[in-house]
Amino acid sequence: MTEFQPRVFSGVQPTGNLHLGNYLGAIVNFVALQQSHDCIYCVVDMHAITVWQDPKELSRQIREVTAAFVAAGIDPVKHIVFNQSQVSAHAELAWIFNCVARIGWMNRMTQFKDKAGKDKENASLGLLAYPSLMAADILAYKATHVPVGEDQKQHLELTRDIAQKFNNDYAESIAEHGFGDAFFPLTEPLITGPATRIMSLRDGTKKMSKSDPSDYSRINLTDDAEAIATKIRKAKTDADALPGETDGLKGRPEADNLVGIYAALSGLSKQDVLNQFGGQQFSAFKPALADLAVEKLGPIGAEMRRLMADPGHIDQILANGALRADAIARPILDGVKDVVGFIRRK
Ligand code: AQP
Repeated sequence: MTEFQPRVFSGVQPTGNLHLGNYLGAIVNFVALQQSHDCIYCVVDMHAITVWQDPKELSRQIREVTAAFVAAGIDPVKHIVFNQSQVSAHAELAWIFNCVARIGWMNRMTQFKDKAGKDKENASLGLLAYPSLMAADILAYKATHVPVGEDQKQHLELTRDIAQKFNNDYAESIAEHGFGDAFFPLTEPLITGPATRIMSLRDGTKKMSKSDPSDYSRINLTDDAEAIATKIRKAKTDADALPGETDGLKGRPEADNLVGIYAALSGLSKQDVLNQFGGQQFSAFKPALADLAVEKLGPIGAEMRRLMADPGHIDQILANGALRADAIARPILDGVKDVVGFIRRK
């Protein structure tokens, strides 16, 4: 069996306000994995334009996600932070994967169905092919582990399908070129951490999302203390007191979500939180949650604002990261081209 060196890759789209869901579902894990793995964290700007983005806003948002990474504790010197469009291997490998993946696979993706809505014919071709580019992002580095939130599980499964089909379709050539019995690893999703699915503050059955038109549905990493407190105060809840046991959260999505957020931010289990707040009304719980959120997110927001004041420094971080990412991806892409039978400049 071909052995693959452990390597972590993940990305975040610069499509709007980074929120608590992105933070607890993804970024907290990105930070933790730095202790045990070589990590590559990417601002996936090419994914962002699968849906129209205002060019000036896009540049600002690329810098903002970068600032969030660094402010949250990602070390761009020991690890790699860059934006996707600066490393052409992503686009090149995505094309090859477009020819490996099947249209039927893409049509089944729930994210495509959700984002394309009823007017599928009018969605961009890029939106349909999104998972193929995502597979390229990961496999351009032969990454073995990908930390993501629950919503990305289906795309990660597709990445494994693409890797498997490439390994099978080109098995003979892979062996002939000395790559053993598999060119790509079957990447493992890491859907762990304090909260893999944070829900909207306005509707406990919908995930917290950057593209939700209501800003009250999410807590942004750049929100100040007042905005955080207001959003939590206005968060939808039911009329009952908090239960004493986690079983009592069943069928109460909004209560479950707020207790989950408290647990994730404090490093406690939901049961610990209920031991403390069980029997109390939301009017008592919400201010405690707001204080905790301000305490945890306030310093990150402040550091993001400080970093954003110097865009040149952020661009330098991205340029350095891109050079180092390219140095890893380039030989892997060369190997792919040899396996496929392309002739390349040597
Ligand atoms: N609500 C969430 N709970 C937990 N994790 C989440 N993630 C996103 N929303 C939640 C995780 O954050 C990482 C980066 O997400 P992304 O920006 O690349 O993709 P996304 O899923 O499209 O994010 P949004 O916020 O929902 O944006 P829109 O509204 O544009 O679709 C991923 O690991 C994701 O799982």
